[in-house]
Amino acid sequence: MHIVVVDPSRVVLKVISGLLTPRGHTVDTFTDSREALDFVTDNASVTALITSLEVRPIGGLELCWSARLLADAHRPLYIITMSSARNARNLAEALDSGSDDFIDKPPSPEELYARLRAAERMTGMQRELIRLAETDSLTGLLNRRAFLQRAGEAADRAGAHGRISMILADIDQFKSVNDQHGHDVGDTVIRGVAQELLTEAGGLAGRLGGEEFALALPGRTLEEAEAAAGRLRLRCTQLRFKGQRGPVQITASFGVSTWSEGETIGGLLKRADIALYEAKTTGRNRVVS
Ligand code: GH3
Ligand code: MG
Ligand code: MG
Ligand code: MG
Repeated sequence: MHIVVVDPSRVVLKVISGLLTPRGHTVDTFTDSREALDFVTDNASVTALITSLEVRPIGGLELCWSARLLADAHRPLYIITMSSARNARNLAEALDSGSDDFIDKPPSPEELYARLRAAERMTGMQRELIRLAETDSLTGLLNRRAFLQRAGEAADRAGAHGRISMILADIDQFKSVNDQHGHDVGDTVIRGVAQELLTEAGGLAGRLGGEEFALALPGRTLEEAEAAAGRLRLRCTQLRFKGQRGPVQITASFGVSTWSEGETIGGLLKRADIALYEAKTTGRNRVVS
């Protein structure tokens, strides 16, 4: 695990890190709790935080809270508080502040290792649940909910500095692929198109439903997104699938939009959808923005 340890005493930090490092953990130690919080915020690889209650300038309980808040739905973080004064009140306050576990300071090696094994079980399970909850099982792309959430966050960041563009893609006359070649071949086609999107992405790729996909492209202008959609359109026409009655070829239509000041992710998606509708009604196999 990547573990951050916070304690005012360098000696305590050295002891704990001496216990953990030989066990294969990556350990970063801090005497300053604000620096520790910044580090945990910036490093998503950190999966455990061990902190004393007696730390500064942010107190141990507040550090727990702040770390718990940033370890939101897609960030498992196991928090263990340590105190040399173990009493019911300290323990209850630590747990109520978002700590997952409590340990004496200094911890006995056996106890520390056992608690970290529990942490590994818990964060491993959370990671797997998050992955399952966010992934479209047919294609491996983000599912609709996760895509909208992640793209929304990306749009919020874009709001601060720059731009984000959106591509919506929908396979043309897909119903006839299913009708002529069966649902399994249809699924293979969906997976093939998803793979192309992943190759192009450099951003966030999601399956919004059926045979409809979305790409959110942070940092890309409308022209760049149009060019990306153009490449995808071409590659879709070049895909070949083995169907029940010979090879299957497909085309897809694309709607492109770019974020403008004050717009929500919903607004961005809506404009891409309108463009996609126009691509459908003006002949399909085209990019409209
Ligand atoms: P258009 O060019 O207007 O998009 O026509 P279309 O036939 O692609 O559009 P429509 O939305 O009418 O049909 C989409 C079809 O996709 C209907 C549905 O049976 C099929 N579909 C939805 N989800 C899946 C899936 O997971 N696998 C397969 N094989 N087919 C699916
Ligand atoms: Mg349709
Ligand atoms: Mg379609
Ligand atoms: Mg559709």
